[in-house]
Amino acid sequence: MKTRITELFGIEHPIIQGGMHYVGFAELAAAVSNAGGLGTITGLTQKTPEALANEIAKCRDLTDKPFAVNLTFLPTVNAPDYPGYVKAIIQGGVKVVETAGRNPQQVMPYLKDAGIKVIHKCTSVRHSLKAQSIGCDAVSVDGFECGGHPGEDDIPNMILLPRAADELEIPFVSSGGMADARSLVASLAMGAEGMNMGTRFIATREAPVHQRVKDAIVAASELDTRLVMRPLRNTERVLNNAAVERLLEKEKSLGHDLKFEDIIEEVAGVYPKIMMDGEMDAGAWSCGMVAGLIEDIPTCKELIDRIMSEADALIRQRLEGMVGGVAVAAE
Ligand code: FMN
Repeated sequence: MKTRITELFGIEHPIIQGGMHYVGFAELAAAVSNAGGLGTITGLTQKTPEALANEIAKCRDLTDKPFAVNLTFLPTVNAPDYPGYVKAIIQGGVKVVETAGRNPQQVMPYLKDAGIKVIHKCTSVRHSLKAQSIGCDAVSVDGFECGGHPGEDDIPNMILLPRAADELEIPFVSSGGMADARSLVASLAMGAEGMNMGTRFIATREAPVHQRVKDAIVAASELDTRLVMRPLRNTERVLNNAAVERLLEKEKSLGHDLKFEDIIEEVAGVYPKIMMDGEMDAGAWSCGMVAGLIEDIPTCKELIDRIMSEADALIRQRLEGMVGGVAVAAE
């Protein structure tokens, strides 16, 4: 399949693995890229620019295909060493950067001078247009269904994607709630040029996280995520667990008085405990509603091959059959 996204990034299939804290290590990024998609190393999971440089070098040893690095601009008081991370990305010869969080304007000149393609993750049409206006090459349009931070507008992808298609000139991929061939074909129908998946890629053999994390995603239904930190306007979609229930209880009882310090135990520094040690109730961790569509733990290649072959059948048989007047049952 050829789309503006496969052409832009030099990849075989229009499938991207989004940056994920304590999940997007070299092993996963390389597995996705080797399977013909675009894998992504999560920049800030690496504690220093030197550590990121090593992770990039490791990924390069594992694949000769293009891969990306995610740079998330957090609303923090003590900003990470962004210039150092950008330097590690440029010196590491990375050709694609996925930016997220605040607008990446400050780093754009450096990335563009180095010939790097930038895809910015946005949860609204207005942010997507801003990304286009500052020179981003593509956008990842992240609907309300998504795992992680859906923003505060609450627009699901059935509306957000066609709205983005109506307004944007640069290519975009769908993100949030994407799991299979149906997601890909629907995204293409709504104007996207590919799709980005987060939660689905955690439940793969190569994702370097504890088996209990993968099993929790397979066991979860679409009813099992919760939105936390809404009162702080830093909404995050997470898998429900004991820590999340405690956090939501605090949000309810403290109301408008809630401060970040009140919930620090449930949200700060919890990822290594969950992802590495499998302490599933250690805190709140991002997970999409799409968990309800995830029933197995394939390799990245099995997953991507399955999506592409089923997408082909969906288009050529079910959809083509319908316009040709032949009804074909969905699987
Ligand atoms: N997005 C970022 O830009 N930076 C992150 O550090 C980040 N961490 C994530 C951690 C987890 C465990 C998950 C599930 C998602 C994270 N995301 C992060 C969001 C994903 O890149 C992606 O946009 C999102 O998962 C898409 O929704 P989906 O889970 O429904 O596929």
